[in-house]
Amino acid sequence: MFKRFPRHLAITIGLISSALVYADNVSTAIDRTGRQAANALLTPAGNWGCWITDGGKCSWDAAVWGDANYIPLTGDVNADGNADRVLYRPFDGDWGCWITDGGKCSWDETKWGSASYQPLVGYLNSDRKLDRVVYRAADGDWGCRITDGNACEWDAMKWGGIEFRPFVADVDGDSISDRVLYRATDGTWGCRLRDGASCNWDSQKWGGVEYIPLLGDVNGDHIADRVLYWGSTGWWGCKVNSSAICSWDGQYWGGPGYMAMLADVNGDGKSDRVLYRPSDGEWSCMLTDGGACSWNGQKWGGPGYLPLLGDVNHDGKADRIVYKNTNN
Ligand SMILES: [Ca+2]
Ligand SMILES: [Ca+2]
Ligand SMILES: [Ca+2]
Ligand SMILES: [Ca+2]
Repeated sequence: MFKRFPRHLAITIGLISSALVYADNVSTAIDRTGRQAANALLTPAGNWGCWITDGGKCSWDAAVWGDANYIPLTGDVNADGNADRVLYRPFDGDWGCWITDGGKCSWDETKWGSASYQPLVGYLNSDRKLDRVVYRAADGDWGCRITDGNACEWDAMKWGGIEFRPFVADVDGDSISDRVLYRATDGTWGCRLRDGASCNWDSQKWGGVEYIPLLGDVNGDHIADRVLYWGSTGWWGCKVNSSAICSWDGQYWGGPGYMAMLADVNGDGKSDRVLYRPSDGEWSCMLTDGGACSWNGQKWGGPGYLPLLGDVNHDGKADRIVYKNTNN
């Protein structure tokens, strides 16, 4: 089932699929019409783009906030249903947040973390406001801050280590995000619920170095499912709970050069597959129950931009976000 392909390729694709990585240094400009334009003005690092799935650009499209030192994240910081923007600067742990309908949040410009930590976001309590998580791979140290600034139950707990890649997702359906780890060397998955208990697929082996791991709710039961994307061939696999597979398990779609993402693009509650090609900004999408989405094949973004997906206008459909994180 798992064929091999060169390790360096897997690592490259794996890294660029992470929000942690500063993308390549090639520069190009973003064309607001959605087509690559040879004569478009170069945009600086910190430039944001935002394109509503069933509409035009959002209020902060083309805004500049941040610079090449920041990692972009997104989620609903103020629980109004609209995805907001979050930035994290590793060298001094500086956090920023900007609410989509205006204003900074309470923890904007506060410092928490350092260069050895990677940032994640999730919903750690019941207030539906996005909370912050950091993970230090060197010793598996986890940190969490809920919106009011307090730590969550598992703050400072050690779980994982240098070989693991961390995720935050709700794997038991209680609307609280849980912690997930994936070890590429042997495809080992781990999960810890809010109270520290394991989920039913903890320690299961599925995958390997050539696969990109993703989490999303593929069947719409509000429980995050595991997905693998094999970048060199475009093979997709998914597991619902510990063993059941989804409708597109085993399908081939995509190939080398794409970053793989999951988000509900058509608002049916099921995560759909999205591919983004940094070399030319091509976006593709495949709905979980079949068919492409409205912006399939569109070019927007390109070298220097990192892609994100979030529901910026609260219509239940994930929208596209890009953030430029190079100065070139
Ligand atoms: Ca919001
Ligand atoms: Ca599910
Ligand atoms: Ca969907
Ligand atoms: Ca939307």
